[in-house]
Amino acid sequence: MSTHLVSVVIGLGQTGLSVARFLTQQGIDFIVGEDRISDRARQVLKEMGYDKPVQSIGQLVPQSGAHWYISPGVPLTLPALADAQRKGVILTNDINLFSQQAQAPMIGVTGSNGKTTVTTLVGFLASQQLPSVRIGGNIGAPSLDLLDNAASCYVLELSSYQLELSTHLPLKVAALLNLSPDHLDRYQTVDDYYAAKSHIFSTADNSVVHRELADYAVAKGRQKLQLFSDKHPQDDAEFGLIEREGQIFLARGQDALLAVCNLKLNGKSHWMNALAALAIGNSLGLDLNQMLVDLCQFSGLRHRCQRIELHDGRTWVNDSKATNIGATQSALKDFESAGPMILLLGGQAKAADFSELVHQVTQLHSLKRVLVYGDAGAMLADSLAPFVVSEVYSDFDCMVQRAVELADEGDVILLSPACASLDQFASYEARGDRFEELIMGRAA
Ligand code: UMA
Repeated sequence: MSTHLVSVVIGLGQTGLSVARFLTQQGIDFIVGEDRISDRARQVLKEMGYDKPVQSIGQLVPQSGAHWYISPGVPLTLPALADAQRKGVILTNDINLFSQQAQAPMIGVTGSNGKTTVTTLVGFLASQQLPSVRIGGNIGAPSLDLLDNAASCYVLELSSYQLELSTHLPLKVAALLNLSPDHLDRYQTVDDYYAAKSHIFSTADNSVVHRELADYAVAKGRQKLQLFSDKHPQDDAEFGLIEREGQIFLARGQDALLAVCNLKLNGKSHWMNALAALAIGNSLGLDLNQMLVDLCQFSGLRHRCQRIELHDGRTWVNDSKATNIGATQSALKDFESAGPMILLLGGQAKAADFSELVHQVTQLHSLKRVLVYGDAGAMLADSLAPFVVSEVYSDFDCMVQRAVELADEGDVILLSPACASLDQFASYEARGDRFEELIMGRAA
């Protein structure tokens, strides 16, 4: 590979370390810009033989023609990055570097919700038919750590942060699942966020997109589309849902492929994930009948509309991964008919407007109680106040303990917070784990 005048790794989390590792393996000299280096990152750098000082991003001296590999969590609006770009620095990222190296077809999956489930499901379906399928990106391993000459394909979850700089990915299949407001602490407008997501289509061979979002792909010049939706398919190529003799089926065109009662995945949002995965697999050339057999074995991911079996006559749902209102709205649709609902919201707001969520909550006939917690608790309670009285807790544990007290047989207790976890937890996984410990009475 060609060496750049200067390679600079910006941010030393998982992504930055994967870039540093790759450049070291290739014998390419680099420097690092990082504002708050962790002890672990310092140690890993040392083990790579890196012995230069680590500078803060603002201290770096931009050189025209240099390549700066920006970590997804570092906003491009940082003055030092805007200044570097003005001075001729090429701002790029690990995904672009990966796409130049990867020999096997790449599948990219983006969307506001469900992308981890779909990426994992596509990876699972593909690995039943192809050897050495590698899965990563915004989930699991950063893309550069996946590089493998034996790989038959790469299935990547791609976030808007990654797609801001990955504007021309040579994807075999690009998929956009859905769009709803998120990350408004980073983007000035929802349209900026949607524009970043739509980069996924720019240079893709095949596009898979929800029917309502087809214009995003068409606007990027993509005409060969594989559509899916929750409606009756409009033509033979489209995936959707059809009802026959009182049963709902996953369908392609007029063909009823599989009754949803055969799936371990519950609820309409999961059926959409299954349809998207089938459409992606189909674009990739996987055998449809085999995918249908394998789909029935997939039981979903933890912390995503995950039912926790306590065998106590109540439906406990851990949807801690719902860190934006779109995810919570879809969980509400999935569980609104499952019984009287105790809804648990809150955490760290991402500057989202809660009005649409509030509207949906007020329309729920099954709503029994709303409990809110954390930094966003007061804001949520205020937004709900004209319509629904909520109980406000500063602490997550107190809120969950109250839900345990309130839960009667037949109730649905839904943790689907619509907010990030970071005010009280290291991650949404840690929040979901704590929820499970508390409801199982195992909390210390
Ligand atoms: N940093 C600075 N200055 C800044 C901002 C950050 O120096 O102004 C440094 C931090 O001190 C830190 C590093 O940059 O050391 C962090 O970089 P990062 O936030 O990109 O963290 P990574 O560990 O590289 O994780 C990233 C993704 N994180 C984000 O997009 C915020 C991970 O997605 C991803 O799994 C990982 O790369 C591997 O690809 C996480 C995520 O929350 C799961 N993603 C968002 C989401 O899914 O909603 C988009």
